[in-house]
Amino acid sequence: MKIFAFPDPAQWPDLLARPVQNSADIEKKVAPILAKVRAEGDDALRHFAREFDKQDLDELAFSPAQLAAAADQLDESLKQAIVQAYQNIRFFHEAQKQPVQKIDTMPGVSCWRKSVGIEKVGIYIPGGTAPLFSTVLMLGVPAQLAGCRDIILCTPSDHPAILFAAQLVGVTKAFRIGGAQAIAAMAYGTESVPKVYKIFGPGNQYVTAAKMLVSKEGIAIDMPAGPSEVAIYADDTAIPSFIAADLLSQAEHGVDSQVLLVSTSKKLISSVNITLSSQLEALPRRDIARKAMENSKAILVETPEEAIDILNQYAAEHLILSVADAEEVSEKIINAGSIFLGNYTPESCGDYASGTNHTLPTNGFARAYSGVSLDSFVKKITVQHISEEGIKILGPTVEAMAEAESLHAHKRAVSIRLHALGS
Ligand code: HSO
Ligand code: ZN
Repeated sequence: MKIFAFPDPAQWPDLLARPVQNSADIEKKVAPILAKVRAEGDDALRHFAREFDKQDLDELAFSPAQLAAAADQLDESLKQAIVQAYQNIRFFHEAQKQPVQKIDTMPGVSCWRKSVGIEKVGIYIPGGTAPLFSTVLMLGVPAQLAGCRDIILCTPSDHPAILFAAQLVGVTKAFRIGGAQAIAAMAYGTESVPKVYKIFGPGNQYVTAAKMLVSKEGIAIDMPAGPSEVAIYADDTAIPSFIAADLLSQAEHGVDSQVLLVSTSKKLISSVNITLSSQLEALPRRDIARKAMENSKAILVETPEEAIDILNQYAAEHLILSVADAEEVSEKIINAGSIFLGNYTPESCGDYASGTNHTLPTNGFARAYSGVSLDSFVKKITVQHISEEGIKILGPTVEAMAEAESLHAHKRAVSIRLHALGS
């Protein structure tokens, strides 16, 4: 890793900047794909499967037999692991359900909120070199808990673990469709693929561009996606080989993965660098990880306060705090997607199975966005009821405000009732 020693705060923005994505070019390529799926439906999906994936797709949906066979194609140990992860994710997300709280803001004026699952949601799971069946759990579990009626899955992969996880989370229909065309199918609906109201899931730049484009047309999306990232704050209590392993676990995701190490200890940074090279060479995905590590940075700072300031400015998707007083430090973190405390909490555990969600804000969006949770799959509808007593108490307040806003029909809607009640 390249070391940046004691950078001046004026240099931080450059040091912490993510590479700029040229999305305009990609959007230009993606827009015609969306238009064709919108106009030609399933035929367009088959056309793109032939053109991009060299696949002849007569049947777009996975058949019940294919789904049923998935469990038998998996090792028992992997199946158990997926079920364990499913249970932990479910346990953590279940606790996000909140009881309805009726609040009387004044006597006779009751207000509350009810949560309703989004009726139709779509989950996209990319194919490629790593079959991200863990993401099926991360998106499917909260969808299931929220009570979403239709949970549609699109993926170009027929990996049995994806299909097994899909059944665990109660996916209602799964389709063998990938790329921007899958996003279009779920956004507009085709003869086979139901239209959904919100689309979730990672993907390459084409998928991301497609999500951005359909979001401009009123389809909700989980969040603006960018390359995955980890920042690690480590001191001399950290174990260099652990830190190197965590950096590499992020780096192996893709050549554009962002990896940052911040420390007050020069010794720690040097030790991490030494173990990093040997660990890197032992990885099957070393070519990807090496490329990502070329853009990685180790920042040596003077004080813990400075480290925390830098980390808050960076707003990492994942933040590992391998420092003596990790929990105390975490209280000072105001920008991050998900925080991992201490020497024995690798990001991998959150990626797969501890229970938290791994769909998190990247690219600095952690300054203003949260990761996916149960809330991402529900709408909160407010409800109120005002009694005769209530309108008598509240009415004059509303009349005064409506009058001052020059909205007399608003005022009258109250006055007419007060008159009816003889006040
Ligand atoms: N670190 C990824 C999630 C993931 N890791 C899936 C392994 N599988 C983005 O948060
Ligand atoms: Zn990961």
